[in-house]
Amino acid sequence: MKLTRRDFLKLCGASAAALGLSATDLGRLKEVLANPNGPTVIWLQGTGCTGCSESFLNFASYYNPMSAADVLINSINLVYHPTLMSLAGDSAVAAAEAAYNNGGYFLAVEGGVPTKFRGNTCLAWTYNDTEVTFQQAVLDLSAQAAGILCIGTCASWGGVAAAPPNPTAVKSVRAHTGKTTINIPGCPPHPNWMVWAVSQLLLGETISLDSYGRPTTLFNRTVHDQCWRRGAEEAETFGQDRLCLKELGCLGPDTIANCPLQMWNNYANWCVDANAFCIGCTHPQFPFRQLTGQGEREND
Ligand code: FSX
Ligand code: SF4
Repeated sequence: MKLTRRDFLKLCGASAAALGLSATDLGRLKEVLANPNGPTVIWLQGTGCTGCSESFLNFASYYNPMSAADVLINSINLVYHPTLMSLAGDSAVAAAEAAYNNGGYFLAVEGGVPTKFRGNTCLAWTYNDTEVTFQQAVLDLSAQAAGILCIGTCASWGGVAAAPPNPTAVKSVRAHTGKTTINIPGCPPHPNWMVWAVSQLLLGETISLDSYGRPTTLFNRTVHDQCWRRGAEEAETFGQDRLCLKELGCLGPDTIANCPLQMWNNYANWCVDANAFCIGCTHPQFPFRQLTGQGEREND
C-alpha cells in the first residue's frame, strides 16, 4: 500500500509530543515534504542484525495503513536500503551512485564497519562485476554526505559486532571515517528516536550532540532517573513485580535513554516493566563494560 507525504506528516503529527515536534516544526516539515526534490537518504547495512530496521518497521506498522518502507520511499526519497528497496543488483547500486554524484544526501549507517582482511568480511554490493567492501562504501558515501546518521549502537560505537575478541576489527562509523556522526544508539534504537532524527534533518535543524555524538534532546537522563521502580524494595529474585532490579544486575543507573517514558512496541511495555532489567543497550560500551551503579562512565 502506498503511503503519501501527507501520511508521513500524519504520522509525525500523531507522535509530535513523543518526537518533540512543535506545531511550527510540523508546518515547516510540511513545506519540506511538499518539495519533490526533498532530501535524499542512502541507508547502508554492515555488521548488525537488521534489528534497527526492524524496530523502525514496528513503529510505522502500528498506524494503518502504512509501513516504514512506504514512509521512507515515498516521503524522504530513500534511494537505497538493502532490506526495504525493491530494486536489486546493479540498478540498486546505480541509484546510490546517482545520489552520490548529486551530493547533499543524508547517509544512514546501520551496523559496524569490519576493517580487518581489507574489509572483505563484509561486502556492500557488487557493481559492474566489482565487489565493493562495506568499509569502502561507507568511506566513499560519507565523503559527499550532508550528514551521517548512525542507526544503532553498532554503527555508533561498535556494539555487539565489535565485542571482544572482535576478529574482524569492527569499528564505529566515526572511528572509520573520522567524520562527525549523529549517533542514535540502542540495540535496537527506539523507532521514535529514528523518526525524530530524520525529521530534524528534513527541517534543516542542527542537532545538538553530546561528547558521544548523541542528540542531547533524546539522551539526557539515565533510565534509573526516570524509572518508577526507583526507591522500591530490591528484588532478590526474578519474577517479582514492582521491585527494583538493581541487585539482579539492572544497568539503568549507567544507561542514558528515555525508555521508561517512551516505552516500546507502541507504548505496550518496556524492559523493566516486563521484569527484565535494563541491559544498557544504548550505552557506549555495550555489550561489555563495568557496571558502577554510579551513572554513565565518561571515559571513552
Ligand atoms: Fe546493531 Fe542494527 Fe543491535 Fe541489531 O543492524 S544495534 S546488532 S539491534 O540491528 O546494528
Ligand atoms: Fe533503576 Fe533498574 Fe531499579 Fe529501575 S529497576 S530503579 S532502572 S535499578
